[in-house]
Amino acid sequence: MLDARMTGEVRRRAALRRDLLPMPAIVIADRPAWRKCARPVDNRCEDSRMRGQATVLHLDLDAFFAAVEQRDKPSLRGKAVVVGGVGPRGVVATASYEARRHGVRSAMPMSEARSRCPQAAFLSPRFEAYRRSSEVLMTRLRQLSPLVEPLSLDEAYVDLEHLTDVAGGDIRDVGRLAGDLRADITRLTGGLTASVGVGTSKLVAKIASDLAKPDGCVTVAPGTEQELIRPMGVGVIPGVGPATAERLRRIGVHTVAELEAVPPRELVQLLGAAVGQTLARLARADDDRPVVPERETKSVSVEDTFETDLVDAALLTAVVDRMSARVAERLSRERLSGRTVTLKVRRHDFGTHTRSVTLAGPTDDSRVIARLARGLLRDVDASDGIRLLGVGVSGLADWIQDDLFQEVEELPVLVDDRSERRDEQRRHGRWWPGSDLWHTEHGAGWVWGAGSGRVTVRFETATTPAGPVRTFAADDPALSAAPPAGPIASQS
Ligand code: DCP
Ligand code: MG
Repeated sequence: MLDARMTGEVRRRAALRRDLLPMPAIVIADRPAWRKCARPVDNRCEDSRMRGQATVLHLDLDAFFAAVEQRDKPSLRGKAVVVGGVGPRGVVATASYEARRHGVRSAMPMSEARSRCPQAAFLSPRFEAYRRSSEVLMTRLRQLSPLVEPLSLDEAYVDLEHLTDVAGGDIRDVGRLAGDLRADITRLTGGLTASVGVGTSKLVAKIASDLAKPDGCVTVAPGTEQELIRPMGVGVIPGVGPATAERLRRIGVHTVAELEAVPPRELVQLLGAAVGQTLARLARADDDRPVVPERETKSVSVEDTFETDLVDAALLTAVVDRMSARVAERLSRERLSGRTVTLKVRRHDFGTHTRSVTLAGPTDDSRVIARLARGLLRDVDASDGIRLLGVGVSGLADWIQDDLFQEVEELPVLVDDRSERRDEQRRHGRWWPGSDLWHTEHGAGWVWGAGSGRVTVRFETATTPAGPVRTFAADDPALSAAPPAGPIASQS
């Protein structure tokens, strides 16, 4: 878990920040009005159905996992926090902005993060807490518009087209709406901050929210999109990760402006028809991809009931591999890819369980699906026999959301939905740094450090001041693992 190479997304962000130049094209909610059908820069494709108004909103929470940790652990507020795999081969999932100042980044090996920022708190992830905050976020976004397309736990597109105050075309209304939204999210999640970008397309809204980070809002006025993206590196274009960027670099293309200057037919020759044409359009900020709240096909899965219950691990693994290949085949036939891989298991006694893992980016690669499904299978006790197995992929996305030429074998796992991890912690007396626990006398706290048969606990929660630290024997019967106790205001 959490040990892998950088995702296209992380790299895209890094490229965006690296290539940041002064950008006069950005209007921050202060332009009085805009043209209803702005299309001033006309080297876009003729059949484009671009919007004339800035009605696509992209929202992304700031330093999400680390911000949740700082919310729930008052002693860490304002401090360097690194969340990730704490084992020897672990990588950083995210770091608080305080830790980023020391050069700690997502997908960096934990060992490197420790040497760059030894004073940071190094915590293992608490997915349940992140999921809860994500639910609050998505519910609030759906109050704004029925068209919400989540991209990950902390990120979504929202289509504002139907809103009358925005449809009038006054950019100040968009700015007001985004401001109210951000304030509400901070209140409802108990203190998380969000960055928002608004523009005429998904491409521009996402670039804008990156420019707004942290805790800001950037609205790009219609007609200024190309001016905005031309000086940026090609990595800002969705689908351009290192592999695609390398192909472009070989023909001397580094910036979006240089990509725009390449005749589309040459791009098609270089990259193939689908990718070449797509990049030619996106380089012109020509993006009419709709906000898709729920894809028609929500998941692709395959399952089989066996005539006799299976107990043999090698046989079960072979079945999972075959099912993964069938799922991958169906995904690619329908030009879909997905981020969540689920394993369904029915035991001899008809007890049915599903487990899932969620990747940082979508995949349709049978090797990736099989690797994850096998990992989930390893946690299944098959000794009494398995009646049914199923493999599925959900969280489906269109194919453009990651590096078009990336080798996807090692995409990092974002959410590992194995609820028994907590029970396992209790059973084995192993404590992960950062996890929640309960002491019969001192109440709620979290694991500050563990090892050599001892566990050090800080007794504090989101609603208390920074609390005291105490050390116990790791198997002290007064201690038990607890669910996260994060503060979430009720939705109003
Ligand atoms: N994540 C992960 N592994 C990665 C990238 C991200 O586990 N390689 C997790 C941790 C992040 C969360 O996903 O907190 C959201 O990812 P973002 O890319 O939005 O990163 P952050 O929210 O942490 O920071 P930012 O403020 O840049 O959005
Ligand atoms: Mg984020």
